[in-house]
Amino acid sequence: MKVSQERFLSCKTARSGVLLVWGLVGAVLATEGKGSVEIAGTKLGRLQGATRPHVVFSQLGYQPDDKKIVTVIDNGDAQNCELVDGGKRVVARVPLLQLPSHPDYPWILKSCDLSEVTALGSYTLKVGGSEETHPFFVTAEPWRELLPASNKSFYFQRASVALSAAHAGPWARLAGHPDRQLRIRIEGEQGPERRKDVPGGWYDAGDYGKYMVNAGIAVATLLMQAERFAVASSDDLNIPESHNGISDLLDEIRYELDWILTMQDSDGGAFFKVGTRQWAGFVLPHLDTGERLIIGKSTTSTLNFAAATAHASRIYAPLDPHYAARLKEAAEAAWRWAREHPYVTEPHNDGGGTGTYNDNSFGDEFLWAASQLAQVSSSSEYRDYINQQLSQTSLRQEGREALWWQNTLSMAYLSLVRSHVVDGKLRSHVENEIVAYAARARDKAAREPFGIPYRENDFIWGSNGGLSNVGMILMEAYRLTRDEGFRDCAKNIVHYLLGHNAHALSFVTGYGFRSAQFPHHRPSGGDGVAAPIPGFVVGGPNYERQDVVDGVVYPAFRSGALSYVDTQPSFSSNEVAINWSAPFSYLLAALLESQKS
Ligand SMILES: [Ca+2]
Ligand SMILES: [Ca+2]
Repeated sequence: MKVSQERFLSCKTARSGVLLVWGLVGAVLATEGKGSVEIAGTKLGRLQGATRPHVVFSQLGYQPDDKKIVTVIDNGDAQNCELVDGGKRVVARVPLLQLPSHPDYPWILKSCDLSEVTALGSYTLKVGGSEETHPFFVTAEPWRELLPASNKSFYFQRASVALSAAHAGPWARLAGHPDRQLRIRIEGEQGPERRKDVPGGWYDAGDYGKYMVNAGIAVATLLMQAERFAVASSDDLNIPESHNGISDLLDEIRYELDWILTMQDSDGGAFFKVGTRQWAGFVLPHLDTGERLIIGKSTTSTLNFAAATAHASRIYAPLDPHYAARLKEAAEAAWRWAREHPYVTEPHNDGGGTGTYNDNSFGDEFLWAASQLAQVSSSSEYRDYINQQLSQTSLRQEGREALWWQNTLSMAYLSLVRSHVVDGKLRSHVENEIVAYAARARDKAAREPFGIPYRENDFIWGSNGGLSNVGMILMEAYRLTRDEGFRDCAKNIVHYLLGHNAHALSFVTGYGFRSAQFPHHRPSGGDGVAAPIPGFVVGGPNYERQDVVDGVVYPAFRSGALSYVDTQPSFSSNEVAINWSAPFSYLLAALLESQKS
């Protein structure tokens, strides 16, 4: 997510040929009437038939002890929901509860609680006179394949290398964007032209830019997953480094870290981004040959660099002490630069082909970087900074977005809560803040029909990533308190993302019987393969609908929860991004790990 007026304008470029078709998909979904409506057609045919009344639930299923709330949308006067087993026998008949009217939804919503259905199996549901639904699974491992797929999505974002058919299947592609000897452009910098090699790393999102602020938070989130959850230690993701005896997640993170290290200037500061002068069309990387530049150097990019490299130096120390030492040295140099340049904002000279990632508040980044540096350095500077600053901050004062590239305060808390850096009153402060934030989210979610802590204008750009970040905090509160309400709420977020939502859609590409098909993702759009690259969580509902200026058609009823449409041009609601996939896979891993305890 990169709030950028330039970006809005950029998306007016060359996609006119398909825009009408995409718009029609949105229109059909928006105006679909009652009864069983099969959506047919060429591009449209890839959508499974969406029927109304919609009976919505997680398309990947529920574990036996999960709360299993099914929501029925716009079903007239049906009173019951029937659970039908594989032998077509009705094994349960549960009354529907009509929910109060809600500003996000123009329909009558009813819910039924199938939590008492604990026998493993593949069922269907029947409401009123409706046809039976797609399968409703009760299964021991609903996300067994999803966690590795989410972690593998980062492999599909690799820049500068070819993806082989052996690892990428039908989504194999040629190498592009070598990113060698790129010109460095920094506002106000005098002197001779400078050039630098910055190959590798991950594409940030649906575009081909590489951005330090998002790289830092995504890497840190993945590092937390790798260090905390054994379920994420697979060496079998089918990436080039599989079966080398090292977790593929750590191998994949290192692909990004190696690029991150190239982004440090000789003075310790970290460059802000790598990108083109103009947004690329929906083509594969090797066909995007416009000049790429290294742009800017800010306090935020440098502190993201410091936090991620300090964190990584701790995690990679047992595997590669030399690499860990290099990371630590780089992190400390970045911290020094940031202390000497504490108010340098994002670059304003990007020329229009990259996102802005604007941020004028730096205390959160300083605290986050210090919280990781304090864990690897013997210097007292980082602890002193934390001791002076941390108690003056509160997650409870933070807005709906607890954790994202512009506000990394939660990363400091999530880093410190499992460290030895804080003790006594400060430790209590960290724990209390996390639990209080989670309690507020849990209580809010309990009042929402789909069990998530968002409503109305809480749904901003990347809401699916935001919800996943809230899920991370919920799971940390669960670890601290063992209050099942926190874990239930975190699970409800996953169920929402996998189909228990007003769009009757799994927001994860390739997973679910009706999943997002047309992500705003250049490789998926340019590869000629019908199915999108799997394992990506798309941005999700965003009430601001910034892309209507491009002709994107949304549901006619304007509300936060309904501001989503599965069309390629919808950068506001249907893009993918590394900082959304990272918390989503963390959340899955945290939930899977919690089952074992
Ligand atoms: Ca490996
Ligand atoms: Ca900030």
